[in-house]
Amino acid sequence: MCLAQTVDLMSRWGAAMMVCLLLLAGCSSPPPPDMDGDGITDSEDADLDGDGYNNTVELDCMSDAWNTTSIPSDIDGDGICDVFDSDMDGDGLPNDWEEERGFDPRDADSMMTCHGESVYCLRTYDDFTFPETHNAYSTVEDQFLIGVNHYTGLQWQWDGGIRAFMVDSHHRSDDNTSAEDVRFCHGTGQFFHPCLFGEVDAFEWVSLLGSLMDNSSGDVVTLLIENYVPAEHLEFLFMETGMYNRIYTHTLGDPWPSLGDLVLSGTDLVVFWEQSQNNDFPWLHDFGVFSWTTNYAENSAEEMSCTVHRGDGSQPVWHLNNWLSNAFGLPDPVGAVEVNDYDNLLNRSIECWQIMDNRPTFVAVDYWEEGEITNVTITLNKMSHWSDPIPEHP
Ligand SMILES: [Ca+2]
Ligand SMILES: [Ca+2]
Ligand SMILES: [Ca+2]
Ligand SMILES: [Ca+2]
Repeated sequence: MCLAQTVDLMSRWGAAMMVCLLLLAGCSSPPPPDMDGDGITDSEDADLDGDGYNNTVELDCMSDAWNTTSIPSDIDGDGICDVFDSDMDGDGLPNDWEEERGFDPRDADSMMTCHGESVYCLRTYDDFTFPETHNAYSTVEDQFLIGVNHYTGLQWQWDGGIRAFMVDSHHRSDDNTSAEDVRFCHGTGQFFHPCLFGEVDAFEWVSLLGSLMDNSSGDVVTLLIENYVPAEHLEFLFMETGMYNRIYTHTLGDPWPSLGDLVLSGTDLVVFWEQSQNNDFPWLHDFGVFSWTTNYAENSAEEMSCTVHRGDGSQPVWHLNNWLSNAFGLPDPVGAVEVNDYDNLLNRSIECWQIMDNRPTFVAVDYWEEGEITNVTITLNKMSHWSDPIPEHP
């Protein structure tokens, strides 16, 4: 071997050694960690495990930022994880509200509705608007001859969405004045007995109301009684018809309960009467103490106003009376077409809500079949304040 060959061999060996050293150097210094292999090193990766959720979101929502199979729990899929979601299951009822009332806040099937919507169960009684029929029993269907207020009776009214009813309780004649003789009649004058021109058996009427309530779910019903019989006879009426135990008794000055709590307590019937409070019958709320009403039976729409006519104007519960009488002082079916019209009635309701700074609890009409009383209240109930945008016509 010549010298030149020896030098060449040594330089090749040296190069090979260099390559080996370089390789070894590379093997002993591992690449920076990148858990999800997305090319962003873990120290820089906002989503370490690559499951699509930011590390801080996972930390806040109590899932594991280092585990792709652990992601924030969001039962209702609204993008708000359960930890931060006041209504985890998205059924409209807050978690606490559900827990306090025995519902499962993690199960959207475990819920209740009031007047068709779960969120209405959260509304207090005075923060809801009920469609109401004036002299609800005085109808063509019930064969009233004079002073007729509606074409159709209770079943139709209920099916149409009416949930508050004004009734007049009388004995069926001057000679029949026992508790069994309670009827709904409409006085037309002092010379004739009010039941002469038509009567409805109060027991049958209230029984039907009870069965309608039994067959629906989550509705609160109100009666306003213009009463001409002893309170004991009204008590007998409600006892006999199985309705007595579901009557709610309110303490003056207390906040009104929510619709949900009224339903859950089994007290889904609220009764007012147009008489002074009687301590022996605290469930017969004096409508003038516990509520107030506007004027009524004006001769034209122009005469209607929003102000207090009867009762305590400081009370949150009130009746927006919305019926006209004709030149003979009788209910006016022609006028009802105008004042029950959807736009007219909605505008009047919102205007009175604004003027009185208080939502009408009841909107009461004659000839409920004319116009759209129940659609008006559906729209009003979608609003939380008179200044809210007006929702679409139902
Ligand atoms: Ca994760
Ligand atoms: Ca959620
Ligand atoms: Ca819920
Ligand atoms: Ca639930």
